This record gives sequence, structure tokens and C-alpha cells, in this order.
Amino acid sequence: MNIGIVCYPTFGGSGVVATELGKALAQRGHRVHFITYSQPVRLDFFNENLFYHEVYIPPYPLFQFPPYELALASKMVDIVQNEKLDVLHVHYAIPHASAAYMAKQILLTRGIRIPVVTTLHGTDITLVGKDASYEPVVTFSINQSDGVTAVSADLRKETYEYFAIEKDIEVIPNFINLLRFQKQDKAHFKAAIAPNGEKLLVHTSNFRSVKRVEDVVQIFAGVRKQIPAKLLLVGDGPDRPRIEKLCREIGYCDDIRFLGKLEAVEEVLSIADLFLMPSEKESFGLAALEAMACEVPVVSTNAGGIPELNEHGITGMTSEIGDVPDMVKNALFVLEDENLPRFKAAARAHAETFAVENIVPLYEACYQRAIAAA
Ligand code: GMT
Repeated sequence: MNIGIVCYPTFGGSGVVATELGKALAQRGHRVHFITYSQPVRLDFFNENLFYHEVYIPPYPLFQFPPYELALASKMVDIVQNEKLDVLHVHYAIPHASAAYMAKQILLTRGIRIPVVTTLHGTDITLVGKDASYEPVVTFSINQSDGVTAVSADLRKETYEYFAIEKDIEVIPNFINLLRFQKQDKAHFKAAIAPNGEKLLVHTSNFRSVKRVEDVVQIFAGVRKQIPAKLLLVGDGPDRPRIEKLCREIGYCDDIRFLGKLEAVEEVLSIADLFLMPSEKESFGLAALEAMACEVPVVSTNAGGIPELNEHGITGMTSEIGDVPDMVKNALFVLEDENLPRFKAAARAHAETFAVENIVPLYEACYQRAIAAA
């Protein structure tokens, strides 16, 4: 197939999933055209089937808010027509699904039918999309899509709850490249970070309030009071200054390291004993899946789609949102020497069910259905 993928090109989960999907599709022989405003961060290798088309917004003094959606729709029209795409797959409803609808209508006037598949990732529904500023457009553009997918059963349920959706929403969970995400031998790195055999706790996120990074620090403080431990924080975002202040206040500065936006996160995960995800909302929790693939169990909340990934008592433990004492108790339980090996093995085993090879055919089948129906 000749597939157009529209996504945010940033470090966010939706952009990562879209880019990894495009790469996997290209390796399976499809021609994949990325359409976005800058090179996706994970689009980091050459493949003869991969193409990247940049959306350019010409500056004009009148535009206080540059009309990205219009430039994107125009670029979609251009690429669908000239590259003879079979299907457009847009990740994240806002504004990609509505831009795709506009492109589809313009193409119809030129005698071209392009099926559109929309994948819902989470914040486009649970945080941003249901706001009255966007809801009518989100509802309309989801209903106008030829195929709709959500990354977890919980997100599917929430979408039906918040919006008047007439379409079937198929659950296609996120996936993982198990060749990249596997435990690597990084003994030298572990010895440098935890020279006295301290347990290593890791958190990765965009440091937005929904991730509750303060809870990460408080959970760590509770664990650190009981056992020698270190905390590695990967990522960056608006809450980081507040978190740094909190680290100074709780007095464990020497045991907490901020590593910033590391690309090779699997190297850090390879030396980790436990991953913390105390999020308030999480449609799926891709960062936890990456950890599990590297044999790292997860202590998390039971928010959104997380329990579909982190099975309580098996791959880790789950708690109510904000219940820091329970998450401290769970972390100490998982880290006990007699428990840790079984949690690690179960985390990896469950991650294997999300292998890219298992999930990508579901998207191929979804495209085929959308093409047949258009
Ligand atoms: O988590 C974020 O803030 C980023 C966000 C995004 O849109 O990129 O992630 C969402 O999509 C990911 C990929 O499908 C999911 O793994 C995340 O759980 C989801 N985030 C939320 O629902 C908060």
C-alpha cells in the first residue's frame, strides 16, 4: 500500500507510535509518506520506502495564530494526489482528523476518493478534545473517518462516553520493537550510578501535571527511607523546576538524577529495577511498555488504560491515583529480592504480547477495510 501518516513529530507518545508504525510498515514493503511540520524524532534511519513531506506555513503579519490546519490539509491534498496514496492515517484527532476531512472533501472535487483512518491516543480525547472549544469538531471528524482506532479499551470506552460517536472504534494497542527494547548488559553504567548495589527506580515522561511527577519523588522518598535506592528521571517539561525544588526540599538530592530528554532510554531501562508511573490519566502508557520490555516491573496508578498493560500482582502493582503510601508499599514489595525476579520475568513476557509483529498486521487489515469501504 501507499500510506500517508500524519502525526506530531515530537517526543510525545502519539508521535513515537506513528513513527514506529511507519517504519515497521516500510520494512514490510509498504511505501510510507510522513506529513508533518518537522522531521519526526524517531525517523532516524534510511529506508527506500520512507518519505517525509514538510508542512510549511508561510509567515504573514496578520496571523496571530498561523493556520497550521489549512497548510496541513493543502499538503495532504498535494501528497495524496501526486504520490497516489491509498490511505491517510492520522494520529491524534486535533487537528489532524479535521484537516484530513477537509483534504478528503477537496480531493473528492478532483475525482479522488481517499479513505481516512484516525487513531485516538488519549489526551486528544480525555484532556483536550472534550473541551467545548474543540468537542464539535472532534466529534464530527471522528464520525467522518473511514476507520477509527483507539490505543486501549479504556480510551475506546471514554470516547463513546464523551462524544456522540456513530462509528465503530477498533482497539489496536500500542506496540514495541523488542529488538531495540530488551535488557542490555550495562554493568559498568549500573556500577557508576549505584556503586553500593542500591535499587534503581526510573521515571520517564514529559513532566506535565498529568504525569504527577511530584508523586514519583514522594514515592522515591518513601522507598529511600527504607532501603538504599536511587532515582533516575528521564525527560523534561513544564513541571521540572517544581520537581527540582521538591527534590531539594526532601533532602535526597544526591540520590536523584535528572537525565533530560535521552533518546537511548533503553540503556537506562536496562539497569533499572522498577519503573514508576503515578499518572492521573494514561490511555495506554507506552513508557511503561518500554520499561517492561527491558524486564522492568511497574508501580503505577490504575488510571485509564494502564491496568490493560500493568497487570496488578503480575507485571507490577497498581494503586489509586495519588495514593503515595500505597505505591511506596507496592514498590518495596516488588523490590524484595524474593519477588523481583518473578516480576521482571512477567513484565518481559507480557511486553512480548505487544510485539510490533503482532500489532502492525491489525493496522494493515484496518487500512484494507477502509479502502474497501471508501
Ligand atoms: O502522555 C502524554 O502526555 C503524551 C500523549 C501523546 O499524545 O503523545 O500520550 C498519549 O498517547 C500515548 C501513545 O498512544 C499513550 O501511550 C499515552 O498513554 C497517552 N497519554 C495520555 O493519555 C495522558
